[in-house]
Amino acid sequence: MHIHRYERLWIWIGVATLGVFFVLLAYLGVSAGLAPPGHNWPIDPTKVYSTPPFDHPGLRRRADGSYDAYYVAQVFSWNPSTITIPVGAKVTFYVTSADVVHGFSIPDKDVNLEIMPGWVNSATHTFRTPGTFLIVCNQYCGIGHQGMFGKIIVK
Ligand SMILES: [Cu+2]
Repeated sequence: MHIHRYERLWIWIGVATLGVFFVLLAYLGVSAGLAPPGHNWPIDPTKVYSTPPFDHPGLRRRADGSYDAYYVAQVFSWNPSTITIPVGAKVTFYVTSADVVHGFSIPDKDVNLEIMPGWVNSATHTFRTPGTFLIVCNQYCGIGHQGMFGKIIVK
């Protein structure tokens, strides 16, 4: 089979590029500790409601004025369902699931977490404008999935 020399050249450029990416990925993964974001710490999914701080889900104010929000997802609700924060509040969300996989998403904000049973995932966002923001589940979790909403009231 005859392969034109330009075609052969492009095949080798493609293979070389893949090789460079693979070496870079291996280097960063091993030596620089590169890892996918999230999955902060493990939690026993059968004991979520007896494991601090998820035994009392909700909002906590830190000494520096920022907030930690501990959420438990379970079909088909968020606990807490509503939090109220002041404008400018920096909130770190810690979310886990007591049952199945859920998605913790605040539309139009940079918060979009996959919530796996057995893991706590987190994200931080600063709410700079007043309003009511939805928390939606964006992973199909069962028959009532479309009604799984929470609210963040910023005022
Ligand atoms: Cu869902």
